[in-house]
Amino acid sequence: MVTSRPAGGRAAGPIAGVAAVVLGSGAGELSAALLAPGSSPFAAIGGALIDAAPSWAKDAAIGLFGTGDKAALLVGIALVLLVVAAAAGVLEARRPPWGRVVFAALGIAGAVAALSRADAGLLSWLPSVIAGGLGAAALLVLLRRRVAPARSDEKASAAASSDPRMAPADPAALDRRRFLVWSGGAAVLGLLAVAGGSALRAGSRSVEAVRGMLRLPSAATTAASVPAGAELDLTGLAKVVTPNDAFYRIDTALIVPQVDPADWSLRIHGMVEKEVTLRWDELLALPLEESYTTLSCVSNTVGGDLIGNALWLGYPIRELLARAVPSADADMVLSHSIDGFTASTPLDVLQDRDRASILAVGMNGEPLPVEHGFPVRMVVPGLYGYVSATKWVTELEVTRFDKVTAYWTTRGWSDRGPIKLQSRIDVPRRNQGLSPGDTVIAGVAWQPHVGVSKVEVQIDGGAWREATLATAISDDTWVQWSIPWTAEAGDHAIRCRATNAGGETQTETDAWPAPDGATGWQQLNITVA
Ligand SMILES: Nc1nc2c(c(=O)[nH]1)N[C@H]1C(S)=C(S)[C@@H](COP(=O)(O)O)O[C@H]1N2
Ligand SMILES: [Mo]
Repeated sequence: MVTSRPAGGRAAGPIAGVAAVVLGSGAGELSAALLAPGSSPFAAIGGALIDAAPSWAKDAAIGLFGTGDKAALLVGIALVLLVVAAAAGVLEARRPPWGRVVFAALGIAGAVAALSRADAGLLSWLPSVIAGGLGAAALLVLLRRRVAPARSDEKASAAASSDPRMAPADPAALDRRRFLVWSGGAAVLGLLAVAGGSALRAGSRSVEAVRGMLRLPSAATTAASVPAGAELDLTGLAKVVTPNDAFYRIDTALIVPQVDPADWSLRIHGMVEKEVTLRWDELLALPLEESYTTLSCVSNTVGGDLIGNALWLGYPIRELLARAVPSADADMVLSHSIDGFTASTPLDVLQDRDRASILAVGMNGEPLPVEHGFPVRMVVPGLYGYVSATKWVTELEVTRFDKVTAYWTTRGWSDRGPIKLQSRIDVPRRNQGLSPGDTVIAGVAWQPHVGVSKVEVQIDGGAWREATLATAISDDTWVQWSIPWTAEAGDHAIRCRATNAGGETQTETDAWPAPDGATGWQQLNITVA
């Protein structure tokens, strides 16, 4: 009798595919951690997807996952990869070598993606090639294990059926077991390699270590201290100065760029009389200035939390531009990040004497956190981040709006991005469970570099009542507001709207974030019981 049943049955193909992809991915991540952190196959493919994504997809991702958009993307890539690998396993079981061809193609796709990154190195392609190659080899080896060799050993099977202790002697069962052990082993090895890779990466966070040792010089020009009465200190209300660990983070960098200040320099070039290069120690030797500025993301929806306010320490960009002497017909500065991101900022905004547009090195009394642009980023009061707040900045290219477009403007967002007048209700919280009686409604309002003069609140469609504004730190920051309310049992709709320093009231017209920022009045629906 010939027992040549596939050892894993119908499941052998998908099992082998999944085991092979886990092993291959592990090898890819581990070799990337050893060779070049940015070259991880996952990060390369994720980065390419982020860059290729249309702006509605960016909006949808931020809308669905908020600042967890990157984790969601990685989980999505992993799921798609598992499905493709399982299918490749089936293909390999039926029509070799096509499953291996799929693995090779995945490896090549990763290598191309890795090489196309702005910060790609000479060996960036290698981890993906290792991943694809090892995956294909594992697939071949595992599926060879699957088929029991032809036997005619009737005695063994007879013995097996009469003596349960001899059961594993059934050759098909033995091969099935061996196949599963090999597949499981491959997957476990792969997972260990992933863990090893991330441990290596964490251990070699030398830039984090450099940052930890760093002492920034004190400011030559300090900001006036936060006025008494700027912080209402209400539970649930955003702090007027956002702690660094609570500050929103939005960027296209799947792996946070690791820039050692010792290697950092800024080059100012393009339409200038003379190129200027500035090194880290030269920047720190300049008279640094402190300023409170509120940053906001253009993707922030009405009532959203992609906004924060910090005390920044840095040097005015206008002074550096003055050294380079921009030509008279330039009207834009394209700032470049080390990872290829770019932002287009109007030249006159950066040259404005009355605006603290700075190359920032400090945030709330510390060096910039690595994910907020360490060692140097731009901060420009009054403009959305995507046209001004370049993190890990390495180049200022003086140019013209009609000559080049920046990262997001190429993807359909407006080329000018002044922050729109907005207000938000923080208290009460939507689901906090409010009982009838005296309470308070509170929130924040902003239009950086313009300032807010009034906030009004409307309950259940009644008359607009003026809230009390806290003291603003400056026109470049948001301001807290509050208003007392006697809550009665039942369902309520609370709305708010701000008026800016120029007397203009926030528009009621709803608009999406794309292409130049959301508008409309926030409405909070709550039940008092
Ligand atoms: N290098 C780089 N800088 C960047 C971005 C980016 O994707 N890459 N995103 C910009 C956008 S859209 C915003 S809203 C701000 C957010 O800054 P934060 O993460 O420090 O809050 O950074 C800006 N600077
Ligand atoms: Mo943004």
